[in-house]
Amino acid sequence: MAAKRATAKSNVSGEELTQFYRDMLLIRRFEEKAGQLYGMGLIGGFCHLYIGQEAVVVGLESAAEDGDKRITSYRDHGHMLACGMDANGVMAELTGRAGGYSKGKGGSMHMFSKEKHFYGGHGIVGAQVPLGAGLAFADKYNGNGRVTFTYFGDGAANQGQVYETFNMAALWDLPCIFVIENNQYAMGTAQARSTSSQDIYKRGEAFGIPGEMVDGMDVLAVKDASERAVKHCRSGKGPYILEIKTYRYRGHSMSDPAKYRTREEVQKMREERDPIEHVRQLLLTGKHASEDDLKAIDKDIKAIVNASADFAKESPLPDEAELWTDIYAEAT
Ligand SMILES: Cc1ncc(C[n+]2csc(CCOP(=O)(O)OP(=O)(O)O)c2C)c(N)n1
Ligand SMILES: [Mg+2]
Repeated sequence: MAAKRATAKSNVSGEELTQFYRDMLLIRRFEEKAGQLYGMGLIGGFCHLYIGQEAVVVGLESAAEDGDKRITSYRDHGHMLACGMDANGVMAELTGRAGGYSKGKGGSMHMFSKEKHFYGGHGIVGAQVPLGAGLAFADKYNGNGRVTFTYFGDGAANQGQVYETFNMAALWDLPCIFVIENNQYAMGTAQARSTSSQDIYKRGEAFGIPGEMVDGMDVLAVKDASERAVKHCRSGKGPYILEIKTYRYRGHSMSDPAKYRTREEVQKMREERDPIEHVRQLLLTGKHASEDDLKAIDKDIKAIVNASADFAKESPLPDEAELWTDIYAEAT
């Protein structure tokens, strides 16, 4: 298919738009399946789904190059899939099986991939922010031109360690993109009840870090902003903040009764701002894909997700001897 412009505002080809659709749909269907397996008792402990936020990580990843790094919180399944980690390994880890990325010993919040430069998966709110700056420090020190995507939430943005990190990242011009995934809630607390200034992207001003607010339900807006942020960081100008306004459709975790917001609020977002439906419409109206093309993609994605659930169920539980492995880092 020849490269075509999908919208006036973003220079994106039909192929890229189709890829966005696939990548976002994979995350959505994977998370729906994880929710089902949780309900069946096959996933235990905490499980935080990313449904509704898919355009954030998919847009960001479209600006990443080989060797760039990413680190995030416990709401991490989408980030893993978007950077190319294998759905089988992620689902097997969710179910605590030996075939999982952490051999079944980490679960939903603790997976890593050296190959894909994915540095977790962190359950302590905000903990990954200084770690992300550390990764960026290593890249600057090694002069390898890489950037680090450091994701955190609107709730985490109120932590002190974030501002210590901003200070050092700005002082040392670290190639770190701070991605604030503002899904408007921190557990059951709405942003307006927890956050004194609503414009989190401005919080870098005191440190001289540029920031912008981005519509996180529009993957093309995220892609554009990500390209600007990456360009800034790669050219040696130091860190950049992207506050991405998004929304999670499900509860904070699988055990959240979600009494702090109305069903109507969620329904309105789903109906009016769904990021996957948005791309679906762009593909159809721009004649980049037909209904049948999209059905074929849906079928493909379902097959990948079902295969990951089968792989997870068939994978054995970890051997008891695994309790004594992976405790200390190997000397390099
Ligand atoms: C240091 C610390 N404090 C509290 C918690 C409990 N906790 C887990 S998630 C969360 C809310 C974080 O919200 P946000 O940063 O907006 O991320 P989101 O869950 O919305 O993606 C809290 C308070 C924790 N895990 N770690
Ligand atoms: Mg939040």
